[in-house]
Amino acid sequence: TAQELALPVGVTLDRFIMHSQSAFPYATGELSQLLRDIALAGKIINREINRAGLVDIAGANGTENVQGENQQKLDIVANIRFIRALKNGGEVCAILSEEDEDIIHTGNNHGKYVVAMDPLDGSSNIDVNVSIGTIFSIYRRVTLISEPASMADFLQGGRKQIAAGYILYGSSTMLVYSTGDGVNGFTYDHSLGEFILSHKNICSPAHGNIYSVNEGHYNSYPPFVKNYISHCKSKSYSGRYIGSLVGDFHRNLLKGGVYLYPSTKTDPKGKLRLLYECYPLAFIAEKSGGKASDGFGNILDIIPDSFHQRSPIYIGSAEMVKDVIKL
Ligand code: AHM
Ligand code: MG
Repeated sequence: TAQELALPVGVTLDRFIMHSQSAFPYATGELSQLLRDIALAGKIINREINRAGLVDIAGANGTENVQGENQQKLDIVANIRFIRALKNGGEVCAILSEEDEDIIHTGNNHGKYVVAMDPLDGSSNIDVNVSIGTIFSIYRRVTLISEPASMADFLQGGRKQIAAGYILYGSSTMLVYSTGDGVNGFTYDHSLGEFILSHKNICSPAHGNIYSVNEGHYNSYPPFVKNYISHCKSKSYSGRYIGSLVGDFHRNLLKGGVYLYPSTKTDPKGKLRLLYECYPLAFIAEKSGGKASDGFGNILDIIPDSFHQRSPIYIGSAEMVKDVIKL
């Protein structure tokens, strides 16, 4: 919004959110509060991740925290923390998480929003001190307020997201999100305990020279993906693949590049989950000028039918995604 663009880098997330809300005089402030809850959960998870290497030592010493969570795996801890933050916030009536089969009712049936999330993505990188991330997607509920949320609230489709984003726990911790009008990035300042606006109005480069794909599965990719990989090699593009979707996506968003998770012979729908991996990143891609496709059409136009369904995804710089499909 014009309000957001008027703010200089260096302002805090709180100030930014307050400012954005002022563009909508009738807004109740609940979405703003929900975004603050997500940022708080991000700070807590950031703290847990930073001491991850010490967890076993703490456990061996018998020093557990009050919840006795020391021994738990980080993705489980992140899930618990996120759910707790969203329950305490009060704006969310239900949550869908990668970690839980069914939706989680927060008990706040008056909450206007539902959140689909992957609390800690990049499972193969969690225990080895490599970047990982949180992904979230927010919808306004379609069921009656004061009644429990239902499947319909989560299966509205990608176009109905009202906000989405991710937190990257990398060399620094960053929150990147959009409420539909531009994408902004905030870097966590540990000494202040605040997210600070550092990447204002992020615009995805139309083209780039990075491709991110797990080439180990090359033999089982569809022909157009093989063709595209050959095309990247003929152009001497750089291959960059962390194996953490948030990190790979974020790099390509800033530098220009494309991330591919194709269908394979054994997994015709690919690996990534539509509701809390593909939709939210497709939303960020599109709001920053990039693109996301499943090879047939726009990711955001896929009509969902179940909570944990998967989709192939080709996402990043608009021209590169077009090239993948063209081939
Ligand atoms: P996860 O939800 O179990 O963490 O899996 C998702 C991750 C993505 O972050 C990453 O891009 C991809 O899986 C890597 O998969 P692969 O090891 O098959 O290349
Ligand atoms: Mg995941």
